[in-house]
Amino acid sequence: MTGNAKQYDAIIIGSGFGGLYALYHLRDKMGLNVRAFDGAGGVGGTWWYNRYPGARVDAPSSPFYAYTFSQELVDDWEWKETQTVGPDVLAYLEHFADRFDLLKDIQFETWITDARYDEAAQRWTIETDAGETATAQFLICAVGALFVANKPDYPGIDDFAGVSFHTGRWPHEKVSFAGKRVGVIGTGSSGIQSIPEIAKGAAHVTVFQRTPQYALPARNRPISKEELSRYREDWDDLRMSMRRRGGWPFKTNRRRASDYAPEQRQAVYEELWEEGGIHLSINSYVGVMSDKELNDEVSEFVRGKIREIVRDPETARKLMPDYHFGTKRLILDNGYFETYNRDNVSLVDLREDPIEKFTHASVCTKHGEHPIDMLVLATGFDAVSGSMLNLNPKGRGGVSLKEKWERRFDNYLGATIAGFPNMFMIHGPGAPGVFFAMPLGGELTTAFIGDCIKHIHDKNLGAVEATIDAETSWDREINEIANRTLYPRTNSWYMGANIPGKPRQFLGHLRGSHYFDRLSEVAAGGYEGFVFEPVREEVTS
Ligand code: N01
Repeated sequence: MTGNAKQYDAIIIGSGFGGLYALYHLRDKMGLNVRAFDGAGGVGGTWWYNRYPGARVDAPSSPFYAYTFSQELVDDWEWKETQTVGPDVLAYLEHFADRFDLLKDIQFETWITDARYDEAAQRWTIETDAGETATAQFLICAVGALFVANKPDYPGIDDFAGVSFHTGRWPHEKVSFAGKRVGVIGTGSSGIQSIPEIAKGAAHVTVFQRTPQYALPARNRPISKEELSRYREDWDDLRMSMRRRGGWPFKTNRRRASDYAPEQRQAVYEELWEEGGIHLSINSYVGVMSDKELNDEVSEFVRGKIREIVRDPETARKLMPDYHFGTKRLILDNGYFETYNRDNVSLVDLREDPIEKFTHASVCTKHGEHPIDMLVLATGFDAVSGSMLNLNPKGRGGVSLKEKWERRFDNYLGATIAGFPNMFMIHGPGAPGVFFAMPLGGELTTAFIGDCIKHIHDKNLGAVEATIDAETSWDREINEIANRTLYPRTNSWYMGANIPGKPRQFLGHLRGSHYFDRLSEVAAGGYEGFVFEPVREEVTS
């Protein structure tokens, strides 16, 4: 089977932020023979697929939603806005791939149809949809935390005869909404970013909302040349700050709410609302995400803002979020609530008026029929675990990941899985993922993977694998951190709650800086929680 197979030291699946950096690091910094595969037609991952109107960086500021490791790269890229548009992020990733000559080692438009560990050879074998086979000692899964589109299965949805798009699979051609009645289902980040843009062009937009959201004004603004120069000059310090401060180089306020009078706290919320971005969540008072009373106060403050912005009181009522502020992904918006003041936008609250079925030309809810020409599904993803399960690697004894993860997404350090030797994940369940700056998170995770591979090579070992005990204690550690907060109380994709039947489990690590300290400690301490196998006789002979 491996006779004609191409052989590599490492195979990387995915060429988004994580996969591209892994290719650079393993190939150029470590000198390994590496091949990357991607089903897409080009680099970019998330940014290759999510081309819906209004897609923007929703992180604090574009220069920090970028690779940090290379001063040259920082110096030669001109970020134009704090919340840069999707095509600019894609252009940045294309530039990165070009500058470091990565394209020659990436095979695009190639889906991996099988990935299987060969215990005797201590290697992974992959098969592609083109019928090719390749083997490698290490398999690096950079398959994206938000890749597998969640498509609702309403009765008749496939009978809808108009044009229909999922935001996470947006076409490359420009989509015109002119003269169209557009139905949008979903009001997460993708819906809230796209609805104002769609409304500017469409004849009418009907938003079908299941859960009202807290969204904070992004206050997107141009980045001046002087500001960029400052970042470039201080880059080493900024990078260290990002690493230490949960991914972003900002000092967070450590004041305690109980030391301030209610009017003083309101004044602070006002100031931070005006500042925009995530400041209201990270910079008000300690404990917003863990102290219910404080969280209630901030939640009510944002509800008050929505009431102020939205003119029609009935629409404003439907837009009132009632879960704990911040426990779903915080959304940075560009005129979302204001959009409901337009004459061509209406809101259907699915909690009061659920969708019953689709016809070829309309959405039928309990209380009415809504004719549409176009349907936009902003319904999110089978997040974090979904893309690994989509790949469904087969580990020791041929056991598939689907079998292993039937009830729980067990893993160690968010990067490895017992029963799957020599396989690593970037941004897997149990890693900080979206709770940290993802590009930097990818760099730091790859450094850990690279060090582990080096350890194996230096010691002439054959394979590394997490232990079941390590997975159990890791699971406990992640949950202890999450359970100190309000996050697990909300039905969100963080909890797997957006996908019917998906096991409920907190899918991230909330303390990113601490997490990367842990990775360093594990490596420095000789890889506690892992077992190493010597090179097998049949491999060396
Ligand atoms: O997906 P979501 P998203 N019927 O899961 C609703 C990142 N991101 O694509 O809340 C009706 O957040 C669902 O309702 P509910 C970011 O991390 C980054 O918007 O589950 N509605 C919700 O309103 C983000 O968190 C950027 O009750 C249904 C919406 O669809 C993540 O991607 C931009 C439904 C889905 O919201 C995912 O965001 C965009 C159904 N059957 C996204 N099923 C950046 O700018 C689901 N919904 C970097």
